Amino acid sequence: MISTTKREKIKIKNKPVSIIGLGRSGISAAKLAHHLGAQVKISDSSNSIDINNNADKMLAKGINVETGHHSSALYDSSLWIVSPGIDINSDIIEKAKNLNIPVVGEIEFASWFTNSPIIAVTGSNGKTTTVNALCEMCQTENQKGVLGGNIGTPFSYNVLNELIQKSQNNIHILEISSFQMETIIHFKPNICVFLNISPDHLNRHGTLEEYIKMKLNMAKNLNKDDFIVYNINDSILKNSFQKNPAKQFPFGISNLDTTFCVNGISIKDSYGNFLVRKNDIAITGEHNLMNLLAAATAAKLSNIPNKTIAGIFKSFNGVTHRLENVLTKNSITYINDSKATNLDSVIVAIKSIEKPIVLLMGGINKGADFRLILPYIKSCHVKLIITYGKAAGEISTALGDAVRSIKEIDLNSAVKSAQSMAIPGDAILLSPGCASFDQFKNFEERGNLFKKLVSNNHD
Ligand code: UMA
Ligand code: ADP
Repeated sequence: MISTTKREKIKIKNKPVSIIGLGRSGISAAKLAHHLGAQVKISDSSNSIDINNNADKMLAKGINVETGHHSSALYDSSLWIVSPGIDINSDIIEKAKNLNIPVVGEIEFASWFTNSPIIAVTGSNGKTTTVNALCEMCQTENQKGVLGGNIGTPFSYNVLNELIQKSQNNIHILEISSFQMETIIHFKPNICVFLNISPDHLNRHGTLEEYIKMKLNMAKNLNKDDFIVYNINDSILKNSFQKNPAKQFPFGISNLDTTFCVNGISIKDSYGNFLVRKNDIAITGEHNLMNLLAAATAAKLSNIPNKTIAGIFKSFNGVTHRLENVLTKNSITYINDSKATNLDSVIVAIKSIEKPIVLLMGGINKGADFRLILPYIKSCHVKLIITYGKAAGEISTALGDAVRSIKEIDLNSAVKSAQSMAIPGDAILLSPGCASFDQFKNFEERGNLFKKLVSNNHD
């Protein structure tokens, strides 16, 4: 059972605090620090219209702000709060550390000001799906799940609301990225959920070892009163927590030593109580069953009744841009999996589709070796790959002649090309395996364009 926790903090009242990055996390951290009486200065090296608009909003709140550079005044500070998008090895951070200024991330900072329980969820894939399902499970008469973190609503935003509203019964459910765990000191969730580990963000972390280290950092401050929920079917995770004092609760599909067991056609808890029939689960795919089992295990540890958990298994439909069925027209099915930004998620996608697949891949490579998908392309139903964007050439080269492939400039031409090649019975799948930033603001914009293109082309 989890309960409120007093968390360690660095005092900030009346102290100069520098916040680096005027994106979502910087803005929310600045508002929280300002509310708590710190002398805030927020700075962003960019001079873009968006950043200057954000700067105007900060000025209107009486918060000191600069854009287009990082001034030397930032180093006259008791604390630096940095956005997750800023590389921890950058010169400005090195300099702040050399001046003995504590440098923390926005997640660490926000955690200082809440005593509410925290459930933190990380993994290479499935975080957003899992936190959404978990948050729905955590809405009860006595508890209110509050969703934040990498999902887009900064933790600082939720903590500031909690302070203003004096909310007593929150459970913070945080989606946590590897970037966010580079900058923690005391961050101590009550429950840490680890979904899976596969290569991702290697362009930022350099090596797989460093990426894994950052993910596992999330559990580094746990003690015997805390809990780790981990995927026992994951070869890295199953051996990662032997030395951690927290109580450990594995989840998995083919294991009986778990809080919930998948038993033929049904799922039961460890006492043999029936939870739900597999056929009654709303979302499809073994990977989503794993996500639900992870959420259910964390919910159970938070005292959520089986009945509530079972209800979410039956009603939770997944999240847009994740293997989202857009439409079927002329017997061709269109699937938007824009959030598949690494190869493991592409593999999950092609494994879960039974029809012949025309696969659209492209964008910015995050350090992946595209040859890793070759065995799956051969064993699944991929008949054609259309590559586009910055990584198009690299993907085509990696594929060689293992599968037919066509190179296009952008998503628009890739969709047109796919439509000219697909035949009734096929699925056209956008599962890019790359970040979107070469041609889009984010994966949502990419997925929305895909949906618009395929809908328009059929009007
Ligand atoms: N900047 C400087 N100086 C530098 C370098 C950068 O000022 O030396 C500025 C940039 O100009 C930019 C800001 O710092 O304005 C960086 O902001 P940010 O990229 O951290 O963006 P935020 O809007 O604060 O969003 C962050 C997360 N972004 C990243 O991790 C890259 C968001 O995750 C998260 O939703 C948000 O905080 C709220 O918690 C996004 C993401 O892409 C969705 N995450 C990655 C992923 O899911 O794969 C990890
Ligand atoms: P994240 O927040 O970790 O990126 P999402 O839930 O947004 O995870 O899903 C991202 C991509 O990964 C989607 O393409 C989705 O189909 C796929 N995916 C979801 N859960 C899993 C899982 N457990 N294992 C592998 N891939 C997954």
